[in-house]
Amino acid sequence: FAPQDTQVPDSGLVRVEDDRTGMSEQSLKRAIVDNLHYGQGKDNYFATPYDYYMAIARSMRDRLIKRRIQTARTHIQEDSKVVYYLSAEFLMGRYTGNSLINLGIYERVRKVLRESGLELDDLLEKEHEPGLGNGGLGRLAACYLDSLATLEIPAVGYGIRYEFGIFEQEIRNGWQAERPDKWLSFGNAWEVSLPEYRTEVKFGGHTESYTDTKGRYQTNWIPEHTVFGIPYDTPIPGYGVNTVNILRLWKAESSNEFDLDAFNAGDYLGAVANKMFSENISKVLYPNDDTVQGKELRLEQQYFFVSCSLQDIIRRHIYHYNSLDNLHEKSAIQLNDTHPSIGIAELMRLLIDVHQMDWEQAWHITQNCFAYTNHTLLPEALERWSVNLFGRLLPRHLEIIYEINFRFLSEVRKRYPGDNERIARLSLIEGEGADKKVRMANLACVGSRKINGVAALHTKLLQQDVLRDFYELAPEKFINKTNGVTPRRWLLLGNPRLSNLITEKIGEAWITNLDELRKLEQFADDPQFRQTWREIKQANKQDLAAYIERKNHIQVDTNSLFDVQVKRLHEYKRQLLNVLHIITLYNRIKRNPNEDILPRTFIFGGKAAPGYFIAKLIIKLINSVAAVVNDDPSLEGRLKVAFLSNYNVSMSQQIYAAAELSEQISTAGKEASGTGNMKFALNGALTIGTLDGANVEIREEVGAENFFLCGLTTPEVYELKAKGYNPQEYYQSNSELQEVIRLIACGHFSDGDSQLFRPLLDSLLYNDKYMLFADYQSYIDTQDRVSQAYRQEDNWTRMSILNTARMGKFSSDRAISEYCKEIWHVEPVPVEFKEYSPEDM
Ligand code: T68
Repeated sequence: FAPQDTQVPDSGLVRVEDDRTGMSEQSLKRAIVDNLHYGQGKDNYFATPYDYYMAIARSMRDRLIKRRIQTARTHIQEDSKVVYYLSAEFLMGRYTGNSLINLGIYERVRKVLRESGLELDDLLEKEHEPGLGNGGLGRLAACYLDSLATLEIPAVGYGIRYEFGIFEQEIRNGWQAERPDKWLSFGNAWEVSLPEYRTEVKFGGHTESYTDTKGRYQTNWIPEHTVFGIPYDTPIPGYGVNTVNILRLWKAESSNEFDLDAFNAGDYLGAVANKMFSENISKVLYPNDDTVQGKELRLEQQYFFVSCSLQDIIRRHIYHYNSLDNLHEKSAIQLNDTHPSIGIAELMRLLIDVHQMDWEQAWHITQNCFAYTNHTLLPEALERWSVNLFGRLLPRHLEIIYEINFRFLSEVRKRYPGDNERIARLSLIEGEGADKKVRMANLACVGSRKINGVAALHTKLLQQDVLRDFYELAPEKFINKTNGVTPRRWLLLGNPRLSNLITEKIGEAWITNLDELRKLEQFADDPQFRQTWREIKQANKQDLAAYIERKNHIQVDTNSLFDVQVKRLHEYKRQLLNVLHIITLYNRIKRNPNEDILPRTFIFGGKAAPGYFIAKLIIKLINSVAAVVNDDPSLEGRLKVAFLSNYNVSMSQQIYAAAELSEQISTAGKEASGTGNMKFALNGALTIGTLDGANVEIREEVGAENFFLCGLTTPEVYELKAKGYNPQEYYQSNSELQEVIRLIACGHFSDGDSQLFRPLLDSLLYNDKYMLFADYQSYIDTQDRVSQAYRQEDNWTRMSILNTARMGKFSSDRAISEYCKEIWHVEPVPVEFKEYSPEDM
């Protein structure tokens, strides 16, 4: 990267730009060289692509830091109300491409690098993606941070700086194997640590009560351990605005490195025990999505980051207002699922025990700060902690929760005298005796001003089912907020070809107002436009095919239909139903080699929780079917199956751009919303799906004629369950289905081993919570319709265009605007950008 001096047209006056903020080509070039040299300690002789990546990342971070400082100043000057988004997971994806996009200099930097023979896109792939989340919930938090900044809302994302993010998935002999994700091992160009804001968190021990000199009843918590939280900030730029918010993640560190007494007594290991306890807390992300186990370390993680965050909020608030009386007027704290809901008890503790507030005022403030988003209807995903464990780890919080419960249930009793069953269901404590549990969803409901589901159907089911008693008690608290995804990452960054075409046709307003995409409808019947639309999909398919060949060593036919299911592996998401379809097609060809079957490439991706045996067995089945299908010469050019290992955010960007058919086939009533479904449709894939989660609303928006509907509805699922689902009823009368099951059972895909997939078959045949057989025929019929539709190329393209054109509703900007107006009551605060002047320094 030889710095070449570009000729500056002689304007008579040359302004020297600060290399850390300037946006001209010259400034950017100098910044990258400077960061390469002084940040990485390399010159163009020694530098590797990774060094260049780091230099680009640092150059972007410098530009954002300047804007961050001005944003923070503005928020203070304007006494702004701030949104605090508390989430145990933030699945951010790579930062650098996104920051180039949001700063509006992607093309400029690409050009500058090209002049020196470097390819920006290749360098950006050197960034190790921060995988600090499992799936939809963590990714939603990331989309929401992007929209908050773009809408100029003062906001902070608070979470955990896991040393190990979601594991890296490898496929060995068809099975999933997990490897640790050492994402920090080569440094992180994006974060800034702020040890001066370290925060102390207590664990364990006991409480003591006394009456103070003013006659006030006080409680003192004497902890067993204390731990420090060190904040690490990453700037979050809005698109096309100067607002830069932050994501603040906490790292746990020991508060006393060595216990000197123990050390001097010769107990070396005892002396470092505290250090080990502390550092374990932010060590690793729990890799389960949609199931929870009552693991002590997980509660420690939750309390750790929530306590750090609330103390941080309080510190900033007091610094500014010198009082906590108006905390709820200046802060809106969002709980991303129940994971941070211990915050309700912690804020009470901080207000009462530390800041000497009385209970009534503290409770008023707490209830008016918090709001709670629920992400699941699955009972196994509702967090409940054993009272024993809870009391050992957080003795003071258990007392506070009992007090909240006592006061809450007294109110309930007044309203429903004698209705003991209802009272038992509403109680924050479940059960009796030794296995009593704290119900975190109940705590979240009682302590929050608003409770929201993440799609219309999901919110309705919360009200009728999972949270029914709370709904009856306080219907005004419930509100729907259908999820959304950011068009910046999921179209502008991920699909540059399509973005360019769209901008060419309708201008660039869609980037921040996704409803503008409607203007594409007028081109849906334009043959030239359709042709270009197809060519773009084709080019994206070729890129993905090249990736699949490089990484997974499978050659796929880019003229076949790309039929894609990428998401976490879970029985309720029914990847297995997709497999039954593949085997059905396989059998049809074997039965009749001349059968005219639409060529398809089935693409799968997704991780299984390491302890979830059935999900791992489904991965093994997919790979086993792939091995048979892909090796069979008679299927060449007809069927291919590719399981892409280590599915993550970066990979997904490429996949959505290339997908043609999006599989959204969960059992109705099980998928709270889904957000992948939105990303596919935004990129012009058509959906085959059940009436579940946000599919319902996607279908409403794009039109029933542009959506492939299959399967039972939620009421039908409930009804079937009530009358007793019997898989045999479907099995005995369906010969194609029988053939599929028998082929798996006889070991056709497992080298003759008839036992390997037995657990899957037993579940399908005898007790399947997810009712695959009930939806089998409907799914197969719908897939046949898909095949016919795909052959009508022009009409397929038309449907594809209309899908993209009608996705405006599913922008996270729409979702966040609704949260702002209806839940948080916050307004945009525009930030002015000023160049440095000597007076600033
Ligand atoms: C997902 N939930 C929902 N959970 O399944 C999905 N859970 O329908 C929805 O679109 C998405 O949230 C966003 O609202 C999750 O992703 C988890 O990842 C999770 C993690 C830990 C514990 C429980």
